[in-house]
Amino acid sequence: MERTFVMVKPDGVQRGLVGDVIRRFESKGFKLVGLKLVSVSRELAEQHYGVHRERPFFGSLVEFIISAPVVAMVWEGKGAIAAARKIIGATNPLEAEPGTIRGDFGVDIGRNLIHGSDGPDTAASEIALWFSESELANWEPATKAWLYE
Ligand code: IDP
Ligand code: MG
Repeated sequence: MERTFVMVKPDGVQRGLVGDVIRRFESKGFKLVGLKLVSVSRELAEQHYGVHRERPFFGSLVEFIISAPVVAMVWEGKGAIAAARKIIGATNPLEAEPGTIRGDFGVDIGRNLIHGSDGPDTAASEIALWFSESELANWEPATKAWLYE
């Protein structure tokens, strides 16, 4: 089983799309293990996007992420990291396939609604950055035997 970090960005929260996002991950069969609404500090935003520090859009990205609350989540399941990236879609919503979250709900790369970890190392570090161990629930879904052979 893998865990991945997913965040509904301020545009997704402001546009009332939190429920749609959660619906898609639940319907796929992933297990929610962490969930919270966060008013992000500048330090946390800069840490989360630290890899992009030298990019021209870094400043506006940080301003955007701290401009309204985000919904931070951890989802668990078989292949969850790559599957979440597929559910989310390409970075530029105009290039994201219909059926993906960005493909269905967005038009601008600077308002692409949602973040998902891009690999096992970033998933681990992002989960640790956003959640304490006590905020993550270890629970057994009653549906498990109907999702996994
Ligand atoms: P990802 O979110 O699909 O992993 P990254 O390349 O890691 O995409 O970029 C992180 C975030 O930075 C994007 O989701 C988007 O919000 C923002 N971003 C990336 N490229 C651009 C750009 O060219 N202009 C404005 N914002 C960008
Ligand atoms: Mg990324």
